[in-house]
Order: sequence, then C-alpha cells, then structure tokens
Amino acid sequence: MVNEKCVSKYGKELKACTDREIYIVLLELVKELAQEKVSNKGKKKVYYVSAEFLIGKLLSNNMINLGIFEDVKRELEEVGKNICDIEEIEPEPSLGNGGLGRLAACFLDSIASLGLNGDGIGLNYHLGLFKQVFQNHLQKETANPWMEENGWLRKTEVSYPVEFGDCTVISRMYDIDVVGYGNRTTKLHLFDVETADESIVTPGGIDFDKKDIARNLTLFLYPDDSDEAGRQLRIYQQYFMVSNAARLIIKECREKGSTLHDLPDYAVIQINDTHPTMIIPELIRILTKEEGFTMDEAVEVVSKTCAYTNHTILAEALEKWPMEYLEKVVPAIVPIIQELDKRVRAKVSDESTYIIDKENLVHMAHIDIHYGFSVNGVAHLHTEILKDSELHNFYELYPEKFNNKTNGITFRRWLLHCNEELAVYISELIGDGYKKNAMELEKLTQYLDDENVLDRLMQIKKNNKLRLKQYLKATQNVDIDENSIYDIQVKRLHEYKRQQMNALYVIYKYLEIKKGNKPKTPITVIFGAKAAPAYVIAKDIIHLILCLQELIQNDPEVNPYLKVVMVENYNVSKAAKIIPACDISEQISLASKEASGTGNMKFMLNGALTLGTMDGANVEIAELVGDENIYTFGESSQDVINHYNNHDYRAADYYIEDKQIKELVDFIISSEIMRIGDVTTLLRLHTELIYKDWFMTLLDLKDYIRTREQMYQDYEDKRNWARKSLMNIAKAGFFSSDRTIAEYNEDIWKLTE
Ligand code: 26V
Repeated sequence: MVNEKCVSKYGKELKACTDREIYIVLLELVKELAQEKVSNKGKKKVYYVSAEFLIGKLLSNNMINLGIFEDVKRELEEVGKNICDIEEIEPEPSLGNGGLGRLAACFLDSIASLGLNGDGIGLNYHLGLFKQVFQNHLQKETANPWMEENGWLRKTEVSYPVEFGDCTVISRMYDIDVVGYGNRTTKLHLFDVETADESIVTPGGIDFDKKDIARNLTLFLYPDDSDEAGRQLRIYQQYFMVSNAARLIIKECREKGSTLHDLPDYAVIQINDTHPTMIIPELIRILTKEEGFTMDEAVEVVSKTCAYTNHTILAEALEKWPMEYLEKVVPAIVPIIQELDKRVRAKVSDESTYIIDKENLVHMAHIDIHYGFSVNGVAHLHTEILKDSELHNFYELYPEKFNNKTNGITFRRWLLHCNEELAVYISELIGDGYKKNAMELEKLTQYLDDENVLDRLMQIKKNNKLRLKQYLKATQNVDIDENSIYDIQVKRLHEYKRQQMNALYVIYKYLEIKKGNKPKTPITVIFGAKAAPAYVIAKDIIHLILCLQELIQNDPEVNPYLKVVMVENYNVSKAAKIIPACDISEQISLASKEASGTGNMKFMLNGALTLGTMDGANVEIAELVGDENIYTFGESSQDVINHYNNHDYRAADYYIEDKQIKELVDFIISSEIMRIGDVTTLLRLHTELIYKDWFMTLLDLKDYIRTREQMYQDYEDKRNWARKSLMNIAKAGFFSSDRTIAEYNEDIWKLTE
C-alpha cells in the first residue's frame, strides 16, 4: 500500500524514501481515506464551539481509527523503517493549553466514533500556545509555528466579513477531518484571517503589536493579557470565532430546510467554557437585524439552542469584560447584551445574577446560564460545588438546567496508540471488545490473582519506563533509571495544582537522604508544565524545580537515590510517552479547585496508581477502584471551602508552629539553592508560601509526605502493587469519552439519528 504510493509520488521504492517523504505519502494516504468515509448527515447537529482544540499529532491516531496502522507499521518494518521515526516528523498543532482543549479533542474523536452528527468550531492560531524553553533555570517563551505546506488543514470556500468597532476583517475557514474509530468522520472547522502575518512577531520571542488586529488576530492562543491591548485582543478573537460560527451554523441549517424559527431542531451549540459566550448575543443580533425576528422570538430560539459547560470555579478564570472594551471592539452586540441584562433585571431580584454589574463588568457565564438551556459541570463533585456554592443563586433560579457530565478521554489515543504493548496484551486476555465498549475492561478483574498476568503487566511497565528513559536521554540528555519508581506530575502550572507541594516533598526526601535515610528503591520525580507568561509565581515554581533538579543531579550522595526531571515544553506528544511509563500519578490539587482533571484518567488507564486529594474526578476514581487501590490524603473540599469562608487559613501559623514545615520551606532560600538560582525569584516564592499561600500548600503538606512515603513502602511488594495497577486499568472504562459523549447526547444534544 505505502510502497505503491511512494513509487507513484517519488518514483522510488519505500525503502529508498526518506522519513519525510514517507511522512508525506502517509499524510496524503490518510487524507484520501478520510475523505472516503461518511459523515452523519442527520437533521440535527451539535456544534462544539471552543477556543481550544488540543488535537495532538494526527497521523498514527488517524491510522489506528482507519484500521490501517498495523499494516502500515508492518510494511515499514519490512524495509527497515520505524513508524516512530515517521511520527517524529509531524509537527504538533499547538491549538490548546491544557485539559479544556484536550477534552475538546477527545470529544471530537468520540463524536466521530459514535457516528454522531457534530463538528468542532474554533480558531486556527498560527503560532498556537508558546513553546517553552529553559534558560538559566527559568521558563522562556518562544513562538511555536506548526503549520506546514503539507498538513492536515484543507482550505475551504467558506469566508465571511467580520465587523469590529474599528475595522473589518475577512475570514477563511480551514477544515481538518476528524476520523472516528469505525467508518465515520466529522470535521474541525478552524477560522483564520486572510491577513494574518507571522512576521510581526519579534524573532525568538512572543511579542507583537497587539493593536494590529488584521495581522495579529489568529497568531497566538491566549496572547498575554496583562495589559489592556492584550485583553481587548482576546475579545477580538472571541468575537471573530463566534461571528464565523454563527454564520456557518445559520448557513448549514438553512441548507437543510430550517426557517431558523425551528433552529433548535437543527442545531445545538455547546459553549465550551465562557470563551464562545458572545455567540448568544451575536445570533440574537443576526436573527433580529437580518432575519426579521422580534427580540422575544430571537431570545427564545437562541436560548433553546445553546448549552454551556463550566470548567472551573476559580474566580480569576471566570471571564468578566469591562463594558467599555465591548463598546470599542464589538459595539454591534452591546445593545443586545444590555437588552439581555434588562430582561434578567425584570424577572430576577438577585443582583448577583445580573449580566452587567455595578462596575459595568459583563459577566460572560451569566449570559450562558440565563440564555442557555443547559449548564453542566465536568465531574460529580464539581457539579455539586457549582450547585451548592459557586452558582448556587443560579441553581435556585433554574434547577432543571444543571447537570453533570463527568469528563472522559479517548482510549484510541490514550491506550491503543500510546501504549500499544499493553493494548495488545489486554486483547490477548479479554478480546478486542473493550476497544468499542470500554466497560469490558472490567473483565480484567478475573486476573487479579494470576501471577503470570501480574508479572507480565510489570514487564510491560518496565518496557515503557525504558522507552521513556531513552526518549529523555535523546531529547534532554538526562539519564534516569528504569528500575526507579517513576513519580509523575504533568499538567499546566498553577498554584491550585500545587506543584510547589511536590517540590517541597522533593526537598524533604533530599534532606532525608542527606541524613542517611535512603529509599529502598530509587525515585525519579518527573514534572512537565507550562506557566502562563504573565503568571509570576507559577514561573517561580518552575525555577525552584529546575534548581532542585540541578542540586540533586550534582550531589553524588543523593543522586543514586533521587532524581528530578522537568520535561521541557510538555505537550500531547510528550504526554503519550510519559504516561505509559508512570508508577505514581500525582493529582494533588487543593480539594474543590480542580474541576475534574483528565490526566488522572489517562494515568489510571495506563496502570499508574493515583496519589491524590479528594478533588474533581479523583473522587470518582476512588469510588471505582476502592480504598486499597488509591492513595488519598488532605482535607476535604468542604473543609477547604469552610477555610475560605471563615478566612481561617494562615500559612504562617503552619510555618511557625511546625519545625519540619519550616525547615522545608526555608530550604528554598538555603545557600545550596541560592547558589544555583536567582535570589529575588526564590525569595519571592518563599515569602509567598509563608504569607499568602492562597491555595493552602502547607495545609496538606504533612499528610502528603506521609501518604507518599506509604506508597513508596507499598511499592516494595511488587505483586501487590501490580494487582492494584491491574485494578486501576480494569476500572478505567467509565472514563472513556465515548461514555461522556453518549451522556451529552442523551441529556443535552438529543441528536435524533
Ligand atoms: C484558566 C486560566 C486562564 C488565565 C490564568 C488563570 C487560569 C486558571 C484556570 C483556567 C482554567 C480554564 C478552564 C480549564 O481549562 N479548565 C479545566 O478543564 C478541564 C476539562 O474539563 C478539567 O479537567 C480541569 O480540571 C479544568 O481545570
């Protein structure tokens, strides 16, 4: 199959082709095959509108879903080529930041795999999220160009003018085919401006003229918003996305025979977090200004079409835009937003639910909740917190709108592709059925006491650890020991995720080893995280971790027993190499703060044991695997919420009253670390931890250390550890995004065919 293509494209046999040539041939082959697949052409369609789609590399995943991966791999092997080398050629699209964007990508895979009628709509950021490099133990951001002449994007005929207050730009839609597992596809529509210009970015950095909208609009995901121009640019981006989305949706529905008065029979719009919220006033604007609707009619139709997903309770992440920004950037929808606010005021007395507040800030989530028909959280606990506290006043108004959809992940990418050896072995044990029906993984529980199976499982883990070791050697020139415990925390950097608590544990262990208390099995602590460019404390935490990495690396007394590795530029491709190799999955957010987490599910599916707080989906993992197969610690979400309400957490009390805590925190400014790192940065972090510590690191530190120590001790009983690992794999079926999407469809979208 591949050989023929090589001959016809390059006039030479597969074995004579370079890896790049093979990559291009495979890309074209997959694109052809994808186009032959059918999309669901049902009457009603879901439009998943999202500022992020963290799709990752597509080649191998698409080949798996097309059912040609094995054949291609074999054909390459026969002439001495390796599919992994070909995979390395593909650039990773960097169209997302973290969980929210990766979730959107998993959802597209599941929508296609379940044969549902649904497309994604987003933006085509030329430089995506920044690329992270480490310099002098600090994060530095550079541009991350990922588009190539030969790529997945297909230019379409679709193009619209988008009017802002001070300019009009012309859009262009590009499509990526999303291949499902089976014979269906859907599309990811990415809008771009024709005038985007990468040359306005400073070489080697991420600075650009934030006011040159026609050129900068689709350059970066999350441009720095620490100044006014940056914040306004986000509004330009968001409106550009939803204006195009609204046009496309109306066009498609009309083509199918909709009068638009029956729009909810043809379309359901899932608003992924608040970034696409302006689609509500924009649709109302179009219907009233161009389609002859009365305001009442337009409001009713749009409210029955839009559904909102909330992904965070962090106050600083809930978008509120100053009215004056909207007046400048998107004046056309301002009267609509004012009208929507007026209608809320006419029927509701509770000021906390108003759209426009006393300071003239527009609360985007409030638009979604009043004028959408569904509000969902992303894990059971998260939804309960929304109902009980964060959105309680809205819940009282509209209890029927609230529902939970616990997140999921696609097993095609996060097991079949990233851990082929395990997937093949699972098939050997329980057949292939689990690939379509993930709940069949439960059949693995019959092997819980089968020593051969447990040994094989540990051997597969070891092989994955070896592969990661080789990868880190090749990419970062670090040596890790495949016989050590791989203890891993990879996710965006945020204080609530508490990478700093993990770092304090590393300090603890370092000091213990210095005292002569050596661990039985050496420990490798792996971090991977990007910090938002303007988030100072997050960058300080990266600095501390990089300093610890160096300190330990250069200390011969400690380095045989402990190693710290911070993986540079953590992304989807790196995740696929890291996760299968993990023994211990760090999910240590401050309880109540992590809406769900999805990394926790990926690690579990690949046989890692969770060390976590009772937060987000960890709670559901704990319920599924049982107490003996997970390690939980820390105060409960209710306790934490009480601390916030009572203002009774003072980090300084923990620091002053507990000698051990003081010793660990003070090590941040010890001469050992200060010699390696930057004094100002380290002092700032030290002060922050003692006098602010908004996310209560010190609250759970002792319990964390205790639980982590227990885990290392339990690791020594290899068989029992393997048993726990098997139990985690067996119970992971619930977290398939196929299940999540089936629930969205059942309860919210109600697609008829
Ligand atoms: C965004 C930002 C942006 C500016 C800086 C501070 C900040 C803090 C948090 C956020 C979160 C944005 C929403 C988000 O990504 N939520 C994640 O969604 C995942 C999918 O539902 C979920 O698994 C994660 O728990 C949740 O954090």
